[in-house]
Formats: sequence, C-alpha cells, structure tokens
Amino acid sequence: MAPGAALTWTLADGVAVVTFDLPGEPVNKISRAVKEDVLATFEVLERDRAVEAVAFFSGKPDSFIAGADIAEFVEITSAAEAERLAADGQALLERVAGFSKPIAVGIHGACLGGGLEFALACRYRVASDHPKTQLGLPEVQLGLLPGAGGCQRLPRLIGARAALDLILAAKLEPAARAFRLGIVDELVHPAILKDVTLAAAKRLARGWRPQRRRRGGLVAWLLDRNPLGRRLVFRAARRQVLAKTGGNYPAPVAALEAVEHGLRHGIREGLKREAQLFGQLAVTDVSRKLVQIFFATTALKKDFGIPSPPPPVAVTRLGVVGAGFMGAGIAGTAVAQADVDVRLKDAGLPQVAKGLAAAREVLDDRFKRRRISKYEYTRLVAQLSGGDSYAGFGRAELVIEAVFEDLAVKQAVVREVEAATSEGAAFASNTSTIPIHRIAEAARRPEQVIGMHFFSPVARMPLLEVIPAARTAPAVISTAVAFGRRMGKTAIVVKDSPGFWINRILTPYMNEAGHLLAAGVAIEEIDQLMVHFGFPVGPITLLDEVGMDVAEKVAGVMHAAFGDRFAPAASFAGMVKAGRLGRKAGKGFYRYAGGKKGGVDTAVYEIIGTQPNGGPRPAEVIQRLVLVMLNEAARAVGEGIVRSPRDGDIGAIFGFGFPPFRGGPLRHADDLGAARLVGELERLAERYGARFAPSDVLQDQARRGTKFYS
Ligand code: 3H9
Repeated sequence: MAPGAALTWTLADGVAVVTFDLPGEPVNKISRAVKEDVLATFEVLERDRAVEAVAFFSGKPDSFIAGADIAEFVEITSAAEAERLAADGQALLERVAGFSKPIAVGIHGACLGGGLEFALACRYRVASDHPKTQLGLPEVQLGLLPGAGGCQRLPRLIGARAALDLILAAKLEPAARAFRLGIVDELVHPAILKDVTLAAAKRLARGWRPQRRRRGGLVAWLLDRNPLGRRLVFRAARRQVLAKTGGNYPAPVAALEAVEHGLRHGIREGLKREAQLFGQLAVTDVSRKLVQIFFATTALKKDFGIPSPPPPVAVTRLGVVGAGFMGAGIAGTAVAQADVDVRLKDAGLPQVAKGLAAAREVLDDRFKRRRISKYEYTRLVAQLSGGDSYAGFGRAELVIEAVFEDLAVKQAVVREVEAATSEGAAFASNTSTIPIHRIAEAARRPEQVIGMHFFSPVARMPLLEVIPAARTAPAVISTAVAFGRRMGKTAIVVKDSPGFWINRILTPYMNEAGHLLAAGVAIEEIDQLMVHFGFPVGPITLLDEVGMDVAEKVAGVMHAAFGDRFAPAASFAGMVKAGRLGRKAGKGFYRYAGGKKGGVDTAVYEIIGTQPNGGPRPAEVIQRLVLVMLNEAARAVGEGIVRSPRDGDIGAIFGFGFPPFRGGPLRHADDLGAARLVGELERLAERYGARFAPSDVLQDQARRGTKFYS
C-alpha cells in the first residue's frame, strides 16, 4: 500500500471529514501501514489551524473497520514481537484519545476488534441502525484478547460486568443493543449518519460535553463501582470461563486478567499487562489454530466447490416437503435468514400446522432476542405458508425434501415435485445417508437433483453439506451453496458416498462408544472424557440428542455400505426396542424431565447387558474414540469425500463440534504424526480388532513422512 493511500480527508466548515478506505480490500483493517497512515494524517490535522474537529467514516459500503490485520499475526514468531505489535496499536490509539481536537466517528457496518478499540478512543460515536452495523471485540475467538486498549476502555465506558460479557464471549452486538449498553452515543438511520456525525463534531469543537448516563442503576453501582462488588464480578466470571472452556482456551482467562489488572492498578499498568498477555497469546498453538479456522472459513465463503462456478439462481420461493422437525427447521431458518417465501408441504394438514408452528418458533426466538423488530417479525411470518398438496410449488426455484429416510419414499417425492414445479427448479434432498444418485434415478431431470444435508437443530447448527451427484448440473451446485450461505450456513461440497463426510467419520466414533460401554466403561465417564478432550458434549449425550432411532438407521446404512469396520455395537441394539430414543422420547441413556437433561438412567445398563466395571483406562478410552475417527477421516480424504483437508476440518468443527483448538481431525492427525498414529492403531487393532487397522492414507504418510497440510 502506498503511503497515504488509506486515509483521505476534506474540510467542511471547520470539520475534517476523514474517510478510511483501504485500497483493493473488501474491508478496512488496521495493518502496520495503516497505522503509519493514521499517524501521518493526524499529524497534518493537528497542525492545520482550519481544522477544529474531525469526523471519521469508512469508505466501504457496508463495513466500518474489521479490526487489526489478522494476516500480520500469522507472521509473528515471538511473544516479544506480538507484544510490540499490541504496544504500537495502543500508542496509536493513545494518540487518537489524546488528540487536541475532538473526533466523532460515524459507524456503519462491522466495527470489530481493533476497529471498535479505535472508535472507543474517539470522543463521540454515532452508529447507523442498519442490520449490518455490529459492534464487538471478537478477539478471544482468535485465541487473543483485545490488545489495543479494548480491555481498558470498554469497562471504563460501560462497566466491568457488561464489558466482560462482551469480551469473554466474543459477542457481536447489533447497533441498537450497543446503544442501550452505552457503547455508542447516538443511533440514527444510515441516510443521516454523516450529517449527524458532522454536527456532533462541530458541537464538540464548540466545547459541548456529551452527558453520559451511567447505566444499570443501583446493581451496577454496587457491582461495578466498588472493589468488593468488582471482586465478586471477577470471581463469578472466572468460574464461568473455566467451566465453559474446560481450561482448553487461555484467551478468555487472560482477557479477564487484563481487565481486572487495569481496574485495580490504573490504565497505564492495565495497558502494559494487556500488551504482555496479547504477546503471550499470539504465539500459542491454540491461537494459531483459531486463526487458521478464521481464514479457512472466510475462504469457504467464496468457494462454490467447483471450478468456474456458474452464477447461482436467485431463490425467492422455497418449497419444503416434509413438515417434521428438520423440514420445519429448514423452513423457519430460510425465512428468518434468507428472507424468502416458503411453502411447506406434508401429507396431512395437522402435520403441516405443527410444522408451520415449529418454523415460526425460529422467528419467535429472533423476535424475543430482539434480533428483529415487530414489523420484521410480522412481515416474515406472513412469508410462511403450507398445505397438504403441492399448490404454490410452481414458482419455487428450489425445493428441499426432508421426508422419512427411505429411498422409495424419497424417490416418490422427486417424481411428485418434478410434476409440480417448473423445468428449472432444483430439487435438494436433506438425506443424511442415502446416496444422492440413487434418489436421482427416479427423476426425469436428474441434473436438477442434489443433496443439502442440514444438521439438527437447523436454526443453530452452522454446517451444510452440499452433495452433487455425478450428473448434477454445475448451476444447481452453485445455487445450493449460495442458498445455504444465505441461510447463514458454512457450506462444504462433498462427494456422493454413504454418510457423506460427517456421518462417515462420526459413525465409527459413536460405535466405539458402544464398544466401550460393552467393555464396562460408565456412560458418564465416556461423556466426561470427551468433553475434557474438547467436544461440546460426549458421544452418549450426542446419541440422546440425535435420537437413537435415527442413529440406528444411519449405523445400519453405513454398515451395509462399508462392511465389518462399521459393525454397530451390540450394546446399542436394545435401546430402540425399549423406546429409549433419547431426549425427544423423554428417556435415553440419560433421564429427561421438563425438557431438562438429568443424570444417567442406570436402568439402561440392563438393556446394554453390562454393568460399569471400570473398563479400560481413561487414556485408552480417549485414544480409542479419537483414533477410530481420525483413521476414518484419513481414509475418507483418500477417497476424495472432501475436496481438501480444510473442508474436512471445518466440516468436523462446525458439524459436530470437533474441538476448534485442535484445528479439526486432520490438523490433529498432523500434530500427532502419521507414524505415531499408525503405531497406535496397529496396537489397538491387535487388541480390539480389525476396525482399528490403519488406513492406507496414514500408512502412506508414515512411510513418506508427509502430512495433510504441507
Ligand atoms: C484485533 O483486532 C486485535 C486487536 O485487538 C489488537 C491488535 C494489537 N484481518 O469475512 P469476509 C478479510 S484481531 C485480515 O469474507 P464479510 C477476509 O479474510 C481482529 N483480514 O467478509 C476476507 O479476505 P479474502 C478482530 C480480514 O463481509 C475479506 O477480508 N476482528 C479481517 O462476510 C472479506 O471478509 C475480527 O476478528 C481482518 N481483521 O464479513 C473480525 N477481516 O477476500 C474478522 C476480514 O482475501 N472479520 N478480513 O478472502 C470478520 O468477522 C468478517 O470478515 C467481517 C466481514 C464481519 C468483518
């Protein structure tokens, strides 16, 4: 970047209107070069007598500043270097905070990380009330902390409790909530953002001091403003952080320390500690992995999974067949996220009514959490409709089926949908195991058939597997990926093979949990060990969540497709017969009362046929569960089930919560090393059977000394 290229300014009635527009980049980010530019610009503004105040804007259409340039962190090799980077960022913002002329910022679009730290250093903040305007300090999500003064300025502005809530959870707040919290001073329509910010700058130049009301009343005073209350706040936050991260993520703990240190010892000392901790965090393996995930995810946003993808069809009306839990989830999420008309179809009106009510719950939830206004809610609810025929499907550009997981049923649905839709409409199946080409065999237009595998609950699970069959048209692939993204999903394009990617690698892991139960390991021990490893829940809890009937069906399909290696664990066999389907049935491995999960139901051991007796050592339990998955993941990569290790890792992290700090199963395999994995798998195979036999891919890597990521 040429010096002086990012910031430009003009003078308007005594106010320097500064525009930050990083050339050639989709978003503004604060790199070393940008820091120089800011310093040089402010130098000139300081000297120019005609300038009485500054109004600062972004030149990007829908984003303000995305934070510090994350690419620079990748190149850092030592903690000292990272600490210097933070100290330089702090020095820049000290210059902004101490600037002799008042600065007002007009924020429209994402204002994140270093971008918000910059805004906090300015005298006055105006934000547009546009949905794209979001503010937050997401650094802990990258394994870092806000290192340019964010851990100091935010708690001083809005109180320790509210600041910790934002920083520790990496929360992004819509502008309206940021206004309520006191982060921004004024909330305006985007059309008048510039004028209002300029007017504020002018008033500030004339000596106006904006009054900031302390928020939160007496409770905030008791908890935020006196040392005893504050100690309580920090103690509770620390407890929560440790419970949530299981000690696997150092960043939130460090952020907590930076905030506390600053409030106890003053801003100077706080900044110093903040920079030190930033330095330490930036070179941790956890941060490196989380930064890789960030870049992998952003790269996926532009990747349609095929070379030279044709433009996607713009979907305005979606047809959904099957008003069960999945169908309703797809319908509700499509309306809420993609703002399309949805027509939901099922065999009978009572099912349709139930499905529409469930779909509406997605909107209810958004409204309750104030993510959408009453007006938006009413408008979106009106876009949901349904019936027991295909009426209304004629205008749909895309139809997604989520009917019973049975080939004949799905083939019948394809035929019906083809008869009811236009020639160009794409047909997507939400099957989790049935090969898409088998479903397409029944179609008159097989090139329009594709798989879109959502995860349950659809509104919350971030992954979508898009599965083209051999004959699927490229435009249908682009359309499915683009629509999945509009629904807020991270989409990976995977090969048409039983179980695709997620169920392919998850099934052996679930089966292994069953083998361990049979070997006498207690239910809660298996779950606790995997949570300790970093999964959000253990495999037995996951079975209860997915539903034992669904899991049994998946396991059966996978067994038929891949043979003995996927033989289901005998210990699971009686669960479905006993009606222990999991959470939805109110009983599974655990007890459920009023929708809440209770303890293990020990009556289950009777059905399993083994009582807990200690079983293998914890280290062996972890090894069996993890290695069986890594081995299958390696094998599936060898078969081209995912197009790259990146897709495989992002899929596993977003699909079922493979621990992000381990970077995904393939990064984790690289970290352990193929030679070690092969050795351990051989030992397990000898002891427990051929299902552990090391895959050709790992054996080949071990021989050649290669990895998934070079
Ligand atoms: C920080 O600020 C630390 C400080 O506290 C202390 C420092 C001392 N850096 O996502 P998109 C790229 S840490 C580098 O597709 P969208 C992105 O990779 C930072 N690159 O757009 C992509 O590149 P490409 C804290 C960045 O509209 C392109 O921009 N901030 C950065 O869907 C477009 O991105 C964050 O963690 C960055 N900071 O979403 C925010 N941001 O075109 C990270 C974006 O080559 N950013 N890029 O593929 C985001 O969350 C989203 O990008 C954002 C836009 C919401 C801003």
